[in-house]
Parts: sequence; structure tokens; C-alpha cells
Amino acid sequence: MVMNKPLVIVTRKLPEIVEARMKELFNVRLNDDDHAFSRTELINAANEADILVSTVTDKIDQEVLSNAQIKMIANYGVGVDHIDLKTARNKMIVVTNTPGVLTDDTADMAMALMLGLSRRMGEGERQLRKSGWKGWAPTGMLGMRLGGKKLGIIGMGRIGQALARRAKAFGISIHYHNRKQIEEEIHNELGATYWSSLDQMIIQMDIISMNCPHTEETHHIMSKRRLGLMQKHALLINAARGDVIDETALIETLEAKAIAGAGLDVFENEPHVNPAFFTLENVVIAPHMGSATNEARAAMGEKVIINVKTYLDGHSAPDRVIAEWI
Ligand code: 8YV
Repeated sequence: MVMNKPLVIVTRKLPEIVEARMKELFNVRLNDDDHAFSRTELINAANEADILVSTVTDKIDQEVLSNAQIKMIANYGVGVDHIDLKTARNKMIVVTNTPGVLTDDTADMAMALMLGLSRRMGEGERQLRKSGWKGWAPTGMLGMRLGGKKLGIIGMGRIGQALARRAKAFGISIHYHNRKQIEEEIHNELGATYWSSLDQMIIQMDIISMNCPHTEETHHIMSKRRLGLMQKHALLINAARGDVIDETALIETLEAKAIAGAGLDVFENEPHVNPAFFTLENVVIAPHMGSATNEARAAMGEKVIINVKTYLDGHSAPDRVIAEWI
């Protein structure tokens, strides 16, 4: 589709190098003070722009899309659960994302949460900062060794596989639940065990990591019942989306010490974080930082630019999320 000076509205402040290139290439409206768009601003942007560059902080639902004139949503990020894809499809709006370029950083974050939690890094640091450390003790701050443990990965896509490679290097055995088995070669390289029954896998694991996208099917996939299947010494890691875990049930589970702990980079109602997490010792929490490296954020911008430019040049954008009618 070739348009006359199409307007590209970018909802959040992006890295300088990305914005500079966007200014060279497009008729672009940037968000210099990086405020999160209000609903009205988002609706107006969708009505005025030809292309919207969105992020996870923009809830692009039916109301936003109903009168929208945008032709394309080029999302800065891989997850698209904040976009109403059905309405976008009905309105023939092209939606793209940024797969691949944040895989390693997000897997690093999951690994960091796992290490931080199993070795009680947060607790130790809090103790030191409060000047509450009385010196080394044979039984002080004992954690769980990761080597020799079983990791169950829920969602074995790019990030799940990258996490599996890291975990394998730590001597952890790899188990996974996925809609289908992964490629045989990768499966063998990882020495992985595939579980078609999620429940059966959860019962056996020392660590569970959420690495699936948030969809209707995966909403609260880690339900109260499934949290109840985890072993008492087991850890739960989430660097995917808060909504894949029933957060209220998780808090109850942690308060009851029915599992050993949770490492969370994402939450159900971001940016709101349930204050219960602030007082629980057995959690490590981070403010959605999985892809927060200079390298990933620049590469995500590069992907957005390639998607927008390709589309404006009249070709199929490479990272289309909805492909059927293109
Ligand atoms: C992004 C993420 O930073 O890409 C994703 O899905 O969760 C984050 O790493 C965020 O989505 C930006 O929109």
C-alpha cells in the first residue's frame, strides 16, 4: 500500500538511534516526554495516524479500534496480548511484532530470577541494607542448588528454548510442556523430556518457568489447582506475562509457604503490583525488565522500522502477526 506522507505515531519514547532513523524515513510523531498515552490519546492517535507504533502499555481494544483509520499497528515488542487481534483482522489492520531480537535477554532474565530466588539474593541484600547481618554462619541463608534439579518449561518457543540451553549448562534437566513437541534435533540437543500432560509435569518439577504467550488458552494456565500440584520446595518463574498465572492464588500459595518461592518479572495488572509481593520474603520481583538491554531495545526498533518501511513500500511486512488475508 503506497500512501501520501503517511503519519506514523509512536506511543512511547524509543531509543535515540531508533527515533533518529524514524525521523529520517517517516512523517513521524514521537512522544518526547514518554508519558503513557491516556485512553483518549490512544483513541485519537488510532483515528489520526496511518501507522501506530505501540508497546505493551497501550491497551488497543475494540473501543480504540472501532473508528480507527490506522492501516497498521507495528508493535514494539513480541507479545501482542494488549491488542484486540480479532477486531484488527476484521478491519484489515496489519499487525507486526519484533520476534527474535529479545530472546536471549528475556531468557537471561528468567535465569537471573531463578538464580536470585534459589540463592536468596534479594533476602540477603535486604538483610545487609538493613544492617541486619550478624556475620557468616554455617546455616545462614541456605538456598537450593540448581544443578541436578528438574526444570519444567511451559511454552517451548524461542525464549523457552533459549532458557533451556542456559539451564542445561547449569546441570539442570530440561522438561517442557508445549502444544506440540519441538524439532527432534533441538529436543535431542537439550536432552529434553516432553510432557503432553501439564499436570503430570508440574507434579514432578523442582522449578517451573512460564514461557508461553498470553492468549485465551493460556490465561491463568497456572491456576490455583495447578499451583496446588507444585512440590513444597519448588520455585515458579515468570518472565512471560502476568496473566498466565492466577496471581491471587499465587499470593495465597506463597503466604502459605506451599511452594518455596516465585521469581516474577511480570504482573497481572501492570503497572499495578499487588503490595503483598513487597512483604513476602520468598519472592524476587522485577519491573518487566526482560528485554531491557540497550542491544535488545535498539534491535526491536530496527525491526519496527523494517516492518513499517516494508509495508509503506508496498510489500508484506516480515513480522506479521495476522497473515491470512495478506
Ligand atoms: C517488551 C515484552 O519490552 O516483547 C515483549 O513482549 O514483554 C517486553 O520485553 C514490551 O512488550 C514492549 O512493548
